[in-house]
This record gives sequence, C-alpha cells and structure tokens, in this order.
Amino acid sequence: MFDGAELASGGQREVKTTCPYCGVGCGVIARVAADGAVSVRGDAGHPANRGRLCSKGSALADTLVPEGRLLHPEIGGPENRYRRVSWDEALGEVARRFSDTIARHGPDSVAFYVSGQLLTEDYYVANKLMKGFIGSANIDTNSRLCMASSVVGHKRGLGADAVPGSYEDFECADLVVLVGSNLAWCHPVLNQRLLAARAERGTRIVLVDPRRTDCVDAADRHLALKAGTDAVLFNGLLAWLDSRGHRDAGFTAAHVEGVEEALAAARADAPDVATVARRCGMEEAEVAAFYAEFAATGRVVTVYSQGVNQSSQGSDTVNAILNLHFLTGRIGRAGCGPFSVTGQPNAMGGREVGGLANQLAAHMGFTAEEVGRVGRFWSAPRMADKPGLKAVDLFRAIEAGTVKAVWIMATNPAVSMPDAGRVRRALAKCETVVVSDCIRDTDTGRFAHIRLPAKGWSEKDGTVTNSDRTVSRQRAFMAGAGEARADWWIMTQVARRMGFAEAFRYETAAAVFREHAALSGFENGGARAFDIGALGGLDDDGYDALAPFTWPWRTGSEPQKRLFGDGRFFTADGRARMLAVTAKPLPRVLPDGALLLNSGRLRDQWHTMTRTGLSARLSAHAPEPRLDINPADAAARGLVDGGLARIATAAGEALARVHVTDAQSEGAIFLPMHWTDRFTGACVIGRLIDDGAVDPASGQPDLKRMPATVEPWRPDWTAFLLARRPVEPGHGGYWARRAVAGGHLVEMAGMGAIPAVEAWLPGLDPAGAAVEFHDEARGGLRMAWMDGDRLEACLFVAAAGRLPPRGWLAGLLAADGLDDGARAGLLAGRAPGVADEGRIVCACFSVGINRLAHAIRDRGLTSVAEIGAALKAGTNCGSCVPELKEVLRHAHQREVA
Ligand SMILES: Nc1nc2c(c(=O)[nH]1)N[C@H]1C(S)=C(S)[C@@H](COP(=O)(O)OP(=O)(O)OC[C@H]3O[C@@H](n4cnc5c(=O)[nH]c(N)nc54)[C@H](O)[C@@H]3O)O[C@H]1N2
Ligand SMILES: Nc1nc2c(c(=O)[nH]1)N[C@H]1C(S)=C(S)[C@@H](COP(=O)(O)OP(=O)(O)OC[C@H]3O[C@@H](n4cnc5c(=O)[nH]c(N)nc54)[C@H](O)[C@@H]3O)O[C@H]1N2
Ligand code: SF4
Ligand SMILES: [Mo]
Repeated sequence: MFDGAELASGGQREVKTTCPYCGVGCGVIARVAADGAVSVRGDAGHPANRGRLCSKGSALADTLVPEGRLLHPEIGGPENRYRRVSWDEALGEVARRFSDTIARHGPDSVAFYVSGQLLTEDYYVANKLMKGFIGSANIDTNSRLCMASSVVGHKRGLGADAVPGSYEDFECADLVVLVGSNLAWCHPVLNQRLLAARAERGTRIVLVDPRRTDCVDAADRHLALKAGTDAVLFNGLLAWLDSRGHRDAGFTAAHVEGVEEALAAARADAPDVATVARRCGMEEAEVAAFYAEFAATGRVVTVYSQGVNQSSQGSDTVNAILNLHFLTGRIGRAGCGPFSVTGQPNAMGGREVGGLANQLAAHMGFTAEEVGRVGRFWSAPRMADKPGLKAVDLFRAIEAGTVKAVWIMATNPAVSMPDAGRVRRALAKCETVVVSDCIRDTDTGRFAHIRLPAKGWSEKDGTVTNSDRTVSRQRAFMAGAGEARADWWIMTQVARRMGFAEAFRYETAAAVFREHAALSGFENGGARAFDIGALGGLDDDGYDALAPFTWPWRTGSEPQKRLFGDGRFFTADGRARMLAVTAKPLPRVLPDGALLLNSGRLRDQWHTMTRTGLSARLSAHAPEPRLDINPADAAARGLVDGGLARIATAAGEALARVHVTDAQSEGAIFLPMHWTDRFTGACVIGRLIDDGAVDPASGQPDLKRMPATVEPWRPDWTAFLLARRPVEPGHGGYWARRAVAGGHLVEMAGMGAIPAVEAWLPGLDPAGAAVEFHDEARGGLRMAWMDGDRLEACLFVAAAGRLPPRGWLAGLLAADGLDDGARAGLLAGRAPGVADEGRIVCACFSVGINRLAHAIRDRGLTSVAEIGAALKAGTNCGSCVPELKEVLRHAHQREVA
C-alpha cells in the first residue's frame, strides 16, 4: 500500500498530498526546498488528475503565506477587540459556555455549523460529539448550500448517497451532458480529461446552462434554457424516450420501480417537444436534436452541479436526471450514469460521516435501529434521536434565540448563506459564537466571542473524498502557523473538558480514521453503500502511506470503482426507484423590469477569497466584483462596460463593475459569490438573496434565481491606492481590493466631494507623503509614501475616468527600491516606453490582454497554439484557452471591421 508518500533528497523533501480546493481532488506533490521554499506540481500517480493541475492548484504555493493568519486563540467581543489567550483558557471557555447553555436550555440550544472543507477526521469528531454526546443533531454544514439536493436525489433513486461511476466514465462516454455545471472553471482538471478524451475519440458535449460559459468552447450544443426549467427539459426527454421505444425494458423490469408513475408525471408535464421548447424558452429544433442525440448514444454521462442543486426543486431535478438513466439502463456500465460533481474537497467525506443535520453517521439515518447501532458503537450516553436544524432554519433559530451557542468551523456563513444580512444579525445577538478558522479577520470571524486558530492545508493530516468516491490523504509538510491546531484536536480537547474524555481519547488523525472506518463496516453486511471496514485496523504507518482508493472497500474484498453493475441498488428490495417529478415555476415572482440574478464562481477565485485572494496571480483574472449583463439589458438601463452599477433586490443591494457580454442571456444577470466585506465595499451576494426559496426535501436554498433591479452608479470621483498593507477604505462609496505582487491594489469611487484622505484611508498619514499634485478645484490628487527607497503606498484620485493604468505602478510595490526612472515616473503614473499588461488572461504566466492584443496584431498570430509559442499563454493549465480564443475572435473581428 505504501506509495512513496514522502521522499527526501539533497536537503529537500517531497510530500504527496491532495489539493484543498474543488471536489476533483487532484493529487499534488509538494516540494519543500532546503531553505523552506515550497513548490507544487501535479501527482502523475494520482487517479484523479494523473499529473494535471488547474490555475488554482498551480498557485497553491502562493497562498502559503503568513499574511492574515490567526496565530493564537483569542477571546473578545464584536467591536473587533480581542485579546490573546492560551489554548487552555480558550478550550475551557468553549467547553464551559457550551456545557452551561446545555445545562440551562437543553442540548438543542447549541449547534455546530461545519464545512465540506474539514477533513473527514475533523468532521467525524464534530458529528460524534454533537450527535452522540451532546445529544442533539444540530450540526449542519455548508454542504447544505452545495450538495444536499443530490444527497436526497441519490437516496430516493439509488437507495444510498453514492455517485455510481468514476472519472474514467467521462473518458469512455460518447455523450457528456453538462447540466448547470461550469466544469471548465469549477472542475477544470476533470474538464481537461474530458477534452483530452474528446480529442481522442470525439466525445460529444452538450451544455445545459442559461449562460454561455467557457464550457461552450468545446460543446457541440448549448441549450440556453430559461433558468429553473431543467425539470421540464428532462421530463420531456423521459416521455419522448419512452414514446419512441428507447426504454430498456429488460433493465427496468428486472431492476426499476416506479416507471409508469414517473412516465405519467413526465407526460403530463411535457407531452411533446413543442411544450418543452415553449416552457424552456428554446427552439423546437434544438430540443428535438438534443433528444435524438441522447436516444442515439449508448454511453451517456449526465454531469450536474449547482445549476441543478441550488434550486427550490433541486432534489426533484436530480431525480428527473436519474430517471433518464434508469429508463434506458444507462447506469452501472462503462461511460454511463448520472454524475454529481461535488464542489468542496471533502463534500463527500462530510456525507460519509453524517455531517448533515438529517443524517447520523456512516450513511445511517434516524431510525430506531440505526440510532441504537451507532449509540452502541460509540457507547454514547445521549444519542440524538431525531434530525436537527438545517442551515437556513439553524440561523433563523439563532436569530430567534432558541439556539444560543454556535461553533462555526471552516466556513464563512456571513458571506455564503442566503440572506447573509439576517445571518449577521443573528450572530450579532447570539450569546456564544465560536469560530475556528485559519484566517483571523473574516466577515464571520468578526462576530466571534472566541476565535480558534486552525491549521490549514499544508499543515494538517487527514483524508478527503472526491466526487468519484476516491479517498486520498492530505499530508502535512509544514509546521502549523503560530499556535494553530488541527480541527479534530481542538474538538477532542473541548469534548474532554465537557466530560467526555473516555470517548475522545484520540491522539492522532489516524486513530480517528480507524474508528470511522470501523463504524462504516459495523453491522453493515453489504446493506450500506459506504463501507471502508477493510481499513478499520489500519496502523499509523499504513495510514501515513495510504494510497488513494475508492469506496466501498469492504473487509475481505477490493475497493470498488463502479457501482450497480449487477443492477442491485441499496433500497430495501434492491430495485432502483424512478420518481414522479412535476416541474414547478420559479419560486420568486419576477416584477416587471426586474432581471433574474444568477450567482456562482469565477475561474481563479475560491469562495470567500480567504486563500485565493492572497495570490496576486489568481486575483488578476477578475480584479473586481463583476456584474455580467447582456448588451440589450445594459443599453436599456444606460449601463456601460467598465462603469459601475447598483444592484438591488428585496433583500439587499450591491455595487459592482459592469461587464457587458452576450454570454449572458437577456433578462438575467450574473454576479460572482466571492467578494466579502474584507475585499470590497458592498458586494456580498448572500445579502442580495433571500432565504425564503428552499427545496422542501433537501433544505437547499435557491441561490441562483433572485429578482433584481440594476441601475448605473455614476461616481463623482474615482481613485486607486497601491499599498503594502491591506487597507480597507472607510469612505462608504465603492472600493475593491486585490492582491498584487508585494501588496494590494484598491480601486475606489465615490459620490460628492472627495473626503479628506485621513478620514477614509486608515493608517495613511497625508503629512508623511510626497504630494506632487493637488488640484483643489477639480479634486485631483496624487500622493506617494516611501520607506527609504521602497515604495510604501501611492494614491491617485481624479474626477471620473482620468487615472493612469495600474499595471506598471503595481509592479513597483514588489521592487526593493525605486530607481531614478521609476521615481520620475511614479507620480505621472507611467514610465516612458513601458507598455501596460492590462487585465491578466493567463494566470500561470501573467499574460495580459494588452500584450495579447499587440502580439496578435504585430506578429499576426492566428491560433491558440501560435499564442502559446509566442507568449507561453495557455500552455500550462490550459484554463484560459477558451478566453484566448475569444480574444483572437475579437481581434480578427476588429480587423475585418
Ligand atoms: N474556481 C472555482 N472552482 C470551484 C469553486 C470555486 O469557488 N471557484 N467552488 C467549488 C464548489 S464548493 C462548488 S459547489 C462547485 C460548483 O460548480 P458549478 O456548479 O459548476 O458552479 P456555479 O458557478 O455555482 O454554477 C454552475 C452553473 O449553473 C448555471 N445555472 C444557473 N441557473 C441554472 C438553471 O436554472 N439551470 C441550469 N441548467 N443551469 C443554471 C450557472 O449559470 C452556472 O454557470 O465548484 C467548485 N469549484
Ligand atoms: N450566492 C451564492 N452563495 C453561495 C453559493 C453560490 O453559488 N452563490 N455557493 C454555495 C456553496 S456550493 C458553497 S460550498 C459555499 C461555500 O462558502 P464558504 O464555506 O462560506 O466559503 P469558504 O471561503 O470556502 O469558507 C471556508 C473558510 O474556512 C477557512 N478554512 C480553510 N481551511 C480550514 C481548515 O482546515 N480549518 C478551519 N477551521 N478553517 C479552514 C477559510 O479560511 C474560510 O474562512 O457557498 C455557498 N454560497
Ligand atoms: S481541478 Fe480542483 S482539485 Fe484539481 S487542481 Fe484545480 S482546484 Fe485543485
Ligand atoms: Mo459548494
């Protein structure tokens, strides 16, 4: 089993670990040089990526910086005043507050809100403490916002929450349907594998997404359906397939229940192609061609993600997809199956330990038999015997005061929850808020009474499970920052102080893993899909050397890559279930003139930017919070590309930079979910989305379909600041900060008169600055602060739209000192003869839009390959290739014009 987890030579070490971002779960080799410098590369031996990495994985080393880390436990209060305390004091305080609250108000008055970014071992301890020892099931996870609908769909259809296939099925499919999945940006390495297979064997790709994402570049067909109409499209396909004789009668008769009921519902909903086309807002011919292609192709993988899950009928849509694969027997065979691509690195691990409030542990639920079984295994004094509060209800209960103490780990709900304004109000009045994070100052951390420093990626040991059930080790290769500790350790210590020492004796992550593995096999006998009982006796060395494997791995047998090949499912009678699905209208009324706000991810940022936001390379691709809007919608509202817009909904409002693009269909806008109050003045998307539209079966909120209005926001002045420190301006207008080499760039704009500098740039004293130019009448201002020869900060303020380009100036922060030329050019904002890179397209080699445009024009480049040869752009991770094509297309269109 040993796979050379750690190799050392010539003073440098190499450690095999797993990327901490998306659910593809790529293997990474971290090399630590003799001087401590870290570099990462893809692990050619890992089954998920076979050596590949995307832009985020490639830039992992950039994020291993001390900046912003929470280094020791802190106790304090809201006003952001905290004092450093010892671990002993902090752990004692958490245990005391939780024990007191439970003693006074019962176990359901406390809660944990955890995350798919915890490792399985962390997650296991959290779940055991809450459900077996505190005696409440009030532990829910951000997976509620992410995969809960898939969990419900899987359980209803397959009898277990198990993704049937493996990544290899992407490579041997003939048709891959991407539904509500921006695979090119969100699961880039899986996308690379798909594109490689396509190049080899001509795999056809159909994209089902209201937006034209970068996936379109490789797609044969793009179905830009109206948001929220997926169930109609798939119900229509189900009825169509059956009426044209594409039912696999042998398979359905032997292995599937509910066929006729599902068909009847589908026929009622979507009797013909014309109805589907009308309801989905598409051409009949498009619908018919897609249906025919699905019918004609034996090997189909349907990949789906948040366009499906994050919906008030997400679970039903998942079942509408499963129904297609059951009816046609396209499951359990190579190149076939429904495929839920998971978001977070350990979304699956969380489901395995039972991190959701309505699960127990090891894929068990709350039947008396299961509660009894887990209780016996844990020797638990106080088993929870009913489901706890799901995320939205949990934060509402905190607001209502029924939940009085909450411990938040590895997630940032003040940003990522719907109605983030309500979440903030709830946290502000909660008696006890404990936050475990690697980063000190997060939007959620500001509400903490106790902050606990967690070890992060590179520092902690454990396991994660990716989208295709592959369990991989994350291995530590650096010491923890400051006094940071592993999450499982922190919880174990609190559990001991709450009086549960006996059951929480773990001293290593390996010990936790062994127990988790043993529980999965406990009284299982093949009844539960999740079983890694074979590893229940793994010793510490075996754990250290554990190579990636897929579950189930039952005692006495081999790990299993593909499930359901024998047509046996995990329902009581072993038969799959087709579910009768009826498509529902959008959950929220769209008033006249309103647009539908869709939200999601950008290529190079990860969620609330606490880590990717530290990387200058990753922050260059989308420098500011960006509103994507169709040209017609923009024109109708007087919005211009590059201007600013105010977006308002019934729940809140935001300011963002306008990006006019025909990738966005009319009537809908898109905003990225990434920006927080730490990075911008007013663009937390969670504040714009109410929490009222929730899937009744899964509790997953609809985060993609919120009515919004948009109008231009025309500032009286604009400005930017370059500074070594991460300044947060206090002027109340627009600002957005991003990392650049050696510091930060803050774009700003405001209404009215320009406020006095000291009032809105905390920590920058105008008296200490060299002022070149101060135009009282028009408000122009340019200042620079020096530290010896080094540039400390510089500020440029102007009446709208008259500021120098940022590229050359931003480069000065990284310099040890400024030479005469740089000094002379500084306050002019440009050095003679130096071209500005412009917005960065290729993150790996920092190639900007201006350099690309010049090279295309001056050197007559006509293809991505020629760009690669000339500038290297696009030759590493390939994530920017679709955008390079777009740049080429535009450049040549301009030439023709
Ligand atoms: N770069 C990057 N990658 C990530 C992450 C990240 O933060 N950054 N996060 C990870 C996580 S946790 C997750 S969950 C995944 C999410 O991965 P994805 O689900 O691929 O990402 P999203 O951008 O949330 O949404 C996917 C698409 O759903 C579409 N959509 C919206 N409404 C509808 C609809 O009604 N029908 C259909 N068919 N489509 C619709 C959106 O237009 C969008 O393009 O990404 C993971 N990977
Ligand atoms: N509008 C809108 N909202 C969304 C979505 C959307 O598409 N649109 N998507 C939803 C989805 S799918 C998801 S998954 C969520 C994600 O949303 P969140 O989970 O809130 O986002 P992250 O920024 O990943 O938060 C992880 C936090 O954990 C910290 N951290 C990292 N590693 C560790 C560790 O080992 N231990 C501890 N204790 N802390 C650690 C990080 O610094 C960070 O603060 O957002 C959801 N919200
Ligand atoms: S595809 Fe996902 S797991 Fe792989 S390197 Fe990129 S972010 Fe990491
Ligand atoms: Mo997610």
